[in-house]
Amino acid sequence: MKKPSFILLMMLMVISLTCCGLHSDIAGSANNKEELIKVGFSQTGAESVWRVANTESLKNALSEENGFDLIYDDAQQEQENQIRAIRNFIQQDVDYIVLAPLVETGWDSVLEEARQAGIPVIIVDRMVRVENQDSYTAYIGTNFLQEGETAVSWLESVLGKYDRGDSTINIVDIQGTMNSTAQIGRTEALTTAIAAHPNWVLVAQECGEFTKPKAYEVMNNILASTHDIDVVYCENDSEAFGAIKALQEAGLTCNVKDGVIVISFDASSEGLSDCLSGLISMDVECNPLQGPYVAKIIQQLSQGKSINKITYLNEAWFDCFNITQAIIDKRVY
Ligand code: GYE
Repeated sequence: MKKPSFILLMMLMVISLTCCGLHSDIAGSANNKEELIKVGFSQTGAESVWRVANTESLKNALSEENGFDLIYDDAQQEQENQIRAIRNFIQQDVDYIVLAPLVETGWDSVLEEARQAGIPVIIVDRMVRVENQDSYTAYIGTNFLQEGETAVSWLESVLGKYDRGDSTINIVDIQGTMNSTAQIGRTEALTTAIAAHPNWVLVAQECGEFTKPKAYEVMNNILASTHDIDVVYCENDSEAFGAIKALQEAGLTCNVKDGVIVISFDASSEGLSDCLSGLISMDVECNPLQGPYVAKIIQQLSQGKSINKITYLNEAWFDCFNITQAIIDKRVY
């Protein structure tokens, strides 16, 4: 009689200890979840290779293991969706909002709402044009005008190299999403360079929406009216892929020496592979790996440290002369 009751007692003790252990684990994880920094991230969409890499970089950096509770929203290229997402984040009382704005304007009221709710907003990639500069806390991204200037000064020097410095150069500009900082800066650099070179002629300028299918469509339309094209300035790699497809189907060759000179931006591994084969003559790097910078800024703000309001990432450029397979192999996007 005595022995079985002792065993029973031991079993009860083991069961209750296990339950206590489990209970405290659950309670522990709930506590930890509350300790995480809650971040709402509104992304423009998934229009390009660049964008997909950018989203992945932010998701990886703002992971639970790194101390974040991330709410991600894909706006599918609609500013209205981004505004709605920001209002949701405010309602959910997030600690920080990260915004990759589709276009520059139209953010004043919603960012003011976030500011009044005491939620710092970090802008990534493209910039916002707002009246109150305090309506965002920090910006991490790219100097798009400088990227464009790099491209046009490369064009000037390569034309000189092939003794075409004084020849008529017919240029097509396939623009990115209109009113986005990436489009504004890259277009502006080209417009300024064309104004400074009387022999550079803008034969067509249309929006390719930063996507391959739209650029393909736009390039085909342009080719229906002229084949007399020396340069196609694509405002990102996805557009370059679409434009090259259309040019090739029209029987034109793409190369720096005696074909159409294709200039692009992003320098994704796919873009650089086209650079190596000569289809893209020059590709300006645009760094999508912004996640670690965002995570660092949030951590600094959470610790009450001062931060740099504006951070521009350093970027390189590649052309069909300096690109190597080893560079492409090292690309993570
Ligand atoms: O070049 C393009 C993307 O804003 C830097 O947007 C970004 C641009 C990038 O979709 O591929």
